[in-house]
Amino acid sequence: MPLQFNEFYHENTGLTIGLKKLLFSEQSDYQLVEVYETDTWGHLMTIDGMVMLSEKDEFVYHEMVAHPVMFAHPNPEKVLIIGGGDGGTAREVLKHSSVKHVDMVEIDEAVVRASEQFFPGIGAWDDKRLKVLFEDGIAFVKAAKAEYDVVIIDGSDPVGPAEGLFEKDFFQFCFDALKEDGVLSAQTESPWVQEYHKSIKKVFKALQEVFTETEMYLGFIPLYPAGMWSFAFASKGVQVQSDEVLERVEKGLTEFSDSLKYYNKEVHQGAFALPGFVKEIIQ
Ligand code: SPD
Repeated sequence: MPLQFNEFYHENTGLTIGLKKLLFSEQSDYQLVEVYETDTWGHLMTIDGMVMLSEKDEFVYHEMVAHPVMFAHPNPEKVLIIGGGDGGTAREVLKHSSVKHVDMVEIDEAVVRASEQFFPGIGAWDDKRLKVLFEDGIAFVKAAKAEYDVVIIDGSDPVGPAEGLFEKDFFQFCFDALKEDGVLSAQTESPWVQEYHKSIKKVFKALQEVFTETEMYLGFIPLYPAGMWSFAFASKGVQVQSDEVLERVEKGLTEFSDSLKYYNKEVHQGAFALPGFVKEIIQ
C-alpha cells in the first residue's frame, strides 16, 4: 500500500494525496501542524488533518483571498491579516505598491516556523512593511478601532482555534477595526461539503447584518475538499464589481500581473457568478 494522506470530508468520501515522507510534525498549544513531501504537489501543510496548502496549488487561494478585496479599496495602505501564518496572503497583499503596513496576526507560531523552513518560496518575510504578531486574532481585532483599510481573514476550518472566525461578534469587531471605506475578505469553505453549510450560512447572515455590501465568490483549488472554494467579500459601501473597481483592477494589474497565475480581470468578474445550488446556501 503506497503512503497516502487522506482528508475525509464526508463519511468515507475524501481526497487522497500520494506522499513521499513526513517532514514536520508538531502538536502545538493549538493544533497538530504537519508538513509532507508529496508525490505530485510539492510540500503539503496540514493542520489537524486538513489540507492548508501545497506548493503547487497555493497560488489560487492566496491570489483570490487577497486581490479582489485589495482592488476594491481605492488606496489600501494599512492591511490586517488574521491567520495567514504560511505567509502566502501577505505575499500577495505586499504586491500592491500602495501598501505601507501589514499586520499579520497568527495565533500559532508553529505554522510560521514550518512555513519558513519547508515553504521558503511562499512568505515575503523580509519585507519591512510586514509585522508578524503571535496573538489571538479575535482579541487583536476587537481592540482595533477604525485603523485598517483592508481586513483579510485567512483562518483554517471552523473547528478548533478558527471556530470564532465564523461568528457575528467577530465580524462586528472587523467592521469597527476598518476605516469608513474599509473592505473585508474571508475564506468561507466549500459549498460542496454539507457539513460546512451551517458555517457558510452563519457567516453570510452575519456579514449581511454588519456590513453594507456582501458578496460570495468562488475559486477552484484542487487540494481543498471537492475543489470548489468560497470566499466572502464585504464592504461599508464599495461594490466589488463596479466599473470603478474593474478600472482599478486593469490599471493595478499592469504593475504585477506577471507574478500571478490565477487572478486576472476576467477571473475577478467571473468569480462572483454563483451556480444556483451555491446561491441557495446563502439565501
Ligand atoms: N480546508 C482548508 C481551509 C484552509 C483555509 N486557509 C488556508 C491557509 C492558507 N494560507
